[in-house]
Amino acid sequence: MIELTLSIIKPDGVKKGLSGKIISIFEENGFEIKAIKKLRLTKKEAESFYFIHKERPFFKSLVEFMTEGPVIAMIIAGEDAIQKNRNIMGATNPENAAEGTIRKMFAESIERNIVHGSDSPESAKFEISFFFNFFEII
Ligand code: IDP
Ligand code: MG
Repeated sequence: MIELTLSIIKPDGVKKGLSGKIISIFEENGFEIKAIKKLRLTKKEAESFYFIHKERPFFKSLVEFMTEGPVIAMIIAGEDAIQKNRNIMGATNPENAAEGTIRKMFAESIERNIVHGSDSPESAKFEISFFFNFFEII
């Protein structure tokens, strides 16, 4: 089934000049870029995007990290895109990520891990609508 999912190149990925490489990885894996924008999240926006983690000990630090510089938000589409993107990203902690995954190749820590990806159809729906409206999805 063709699915849409939300990917974010986090501030560390943008700062390190990895945006082009990461987009290439998605295209090489058969994903289509349906929408893309560069923006800097405000504290409020980052807090609401990650509301699910608001009780976690790393929440404050995560919000600081996600607002430290611009991000690139994308809708990517393809067969089984939600799970496939998670596989391409690798585990949250780069130490546990499989060889060849984005986080294994580029991430420096469990927090500064280069990319975000929706983890379920419900989160993909919420996260896509967080960044994009209907007319921006081509
Ligand atoms: P995910 O991005 O692989 O879905 P989540 O558990 O949803 O991982 O956590 C969201 C983000 O919060 C992670 O990508 C990472 O940036 C940060 N994070 C998760 N766990 C930790 C932690 O134990 N310490 C610091 N930051 C964390
Ligand atoms: Mg998550």
